[in-house]
Amino acid sequence: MEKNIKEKSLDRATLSVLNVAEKAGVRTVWDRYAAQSPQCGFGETGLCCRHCMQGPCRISPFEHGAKEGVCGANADVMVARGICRAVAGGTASHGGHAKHMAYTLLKSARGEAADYPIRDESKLKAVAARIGVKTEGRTINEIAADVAKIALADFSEKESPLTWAATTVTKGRVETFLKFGVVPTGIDSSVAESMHRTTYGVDADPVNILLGAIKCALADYSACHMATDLADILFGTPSPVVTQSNLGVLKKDAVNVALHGHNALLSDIVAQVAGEKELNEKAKAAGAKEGINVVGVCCTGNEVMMRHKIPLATSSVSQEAAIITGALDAMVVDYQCIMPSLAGIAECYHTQLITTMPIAKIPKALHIEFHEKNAKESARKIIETAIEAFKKRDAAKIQIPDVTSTAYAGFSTEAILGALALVNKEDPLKPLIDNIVAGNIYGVCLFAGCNTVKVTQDANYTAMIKELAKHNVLILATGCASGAFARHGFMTPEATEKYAGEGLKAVLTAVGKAAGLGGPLPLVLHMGSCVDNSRAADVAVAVANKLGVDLNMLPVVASAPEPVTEKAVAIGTWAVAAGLPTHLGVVPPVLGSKVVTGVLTSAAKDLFGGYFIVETDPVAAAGKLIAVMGERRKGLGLSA
Ligand code: BF8
Ligand code: SF4
Repeated sequence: MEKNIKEKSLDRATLSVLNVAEKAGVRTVWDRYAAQSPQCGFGETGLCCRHCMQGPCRISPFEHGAKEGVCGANADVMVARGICRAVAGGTASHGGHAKHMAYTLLKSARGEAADYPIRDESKLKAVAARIGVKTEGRTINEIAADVAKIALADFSEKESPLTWAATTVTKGRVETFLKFGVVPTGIDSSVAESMHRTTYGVDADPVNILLGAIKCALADYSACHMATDLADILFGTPSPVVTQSNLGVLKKDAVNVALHGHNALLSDIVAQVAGEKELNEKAKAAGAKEGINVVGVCCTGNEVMMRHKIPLATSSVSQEAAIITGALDAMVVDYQCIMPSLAGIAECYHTQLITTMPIAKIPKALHIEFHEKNAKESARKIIETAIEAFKKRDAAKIQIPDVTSTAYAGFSTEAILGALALVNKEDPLKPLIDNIVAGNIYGVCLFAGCNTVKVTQDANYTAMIKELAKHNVLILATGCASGAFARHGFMTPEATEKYAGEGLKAVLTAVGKAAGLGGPLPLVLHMGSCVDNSRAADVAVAVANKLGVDLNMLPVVASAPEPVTEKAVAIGTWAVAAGLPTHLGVVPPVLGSKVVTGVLTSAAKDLFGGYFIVETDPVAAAGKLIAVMGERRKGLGLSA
């Protein structure tokens, strides 16, 4: 069914580009969604299986029709296997990202990657100390080599729990994970195990399959945490910056280069090189008065926003819009969340789509392969290609929406603790905990995940945040959730003034003033990309440890109001295992199984404390999360 244009997005800039696309006959993700509708009811409920060549098999959700696949797999098995494989897909993605980082760190330590010096020695030492690497009397490169080797050892099967899991969660969580046999002992091996147990004729116990999915999700958590740690070591731990977001950050008089994807190994280097005088002179000589303008898209956008103040052009479901402005000269991608459609859309414009990774090529894109050995050289080639593309611009097609919002970003765990230390130097967590106890902060909600074509873009985010802020809930955000909040001006002190309840406003103002902002902190603390959900976990773990309780007792919740990817499934699953009630604003493909639905939304609570709350109405969802935080507060003996 075709959506009317207003149902597609809440964002003015995206809507204006969609109008342009419609007139120009350029098909976008929304048109392709309409062409796919109605989508298959078997798939939507998780009731189809193609795991072997006797299939595809489908199970009828109604009284009549097949109740088993050819092999005898029933609805519960099919649905559980589907979820487990989705978690494995997400874990493989975050694992690939983290492993790429670990290899680069090792090469850096060995002097084989000159473009990747270690920029944050104190983070390196902190990580080393946490994972048991000796630092005293050793060179930075010796320490880095050991950290990298321990990281790489986390990928294959070990006899002990994953280092990045065991050293970053509460003791109570480790005990819970051991009790239910879900401690991961290898990131890649967990993915392999999930694929094995869900292949033809292996695990036929739906609950056991789901425990396998949780084990794999905890490997995903470890990979996310590792990717964050190693990115900080190589590129610096983010600290607060003020920048801009939305499509208006593209400049008519500059060579516009969008960085899209996930791994900072590509984007950080391109961001560095784009500032070089010689390249900017070349851009100016080509007619771009303002030189080179680098902008971000999706999680890579978050990475360079946090570390380089680079503006975020767009994210997720509206990525195609950046090209349709007619002003984007190159879109440079690495891997994950890059729509294959970009190549076709780029063909309608002068934009050069550039792929960079051996595992992520797109026909018709230019492939400039990116390696540690010559990263800067490749980055320069990429910028030069963008300058060449700029010369081919069609002035008649340029329509940049004049829409931007200010966004404060860069709230790493270290930055948050640093800001709190300005209030209480000896005990930085104390102001946070005191305010939770006093009820000025009712609870904490981490927003994560994507935008989906199934929901009006940003509608769930914006409705939920208003409700939660009013109830004094501290908001953290990562991934495309950050993009949504940035676009709508929620990452500003003004949003705090406008939307925060009195208690929350007072806390954010006190910390903001102590930090020299002269006003409150922004309403949403932007913690980074999707792998940086680990940063939010770190804050929760620190609070739990300080209070002497486990994570499943804290008034901390998570929400993915508009989720899309397998990575989001993996993250949501580890959030549940970590003890967090986790909201989904889109119904996942599980309704075909009562057993699976029951485990995920209810039984998980008895085992882990966390569970999924599926609610498609954003205001009702916020209400449910507030109620859950109230329950948790009561459990801690606090006012609800
Ligand atoms: O890892 S939020 S659409 S960009 S999956 Fe993708 Fe979803 Fe965005 Fe980042 Ni995360
Ligand atoms: Fe059908 Fe079983 Fe094969 Fe799946 S594994 S396709 S249910 S026969």
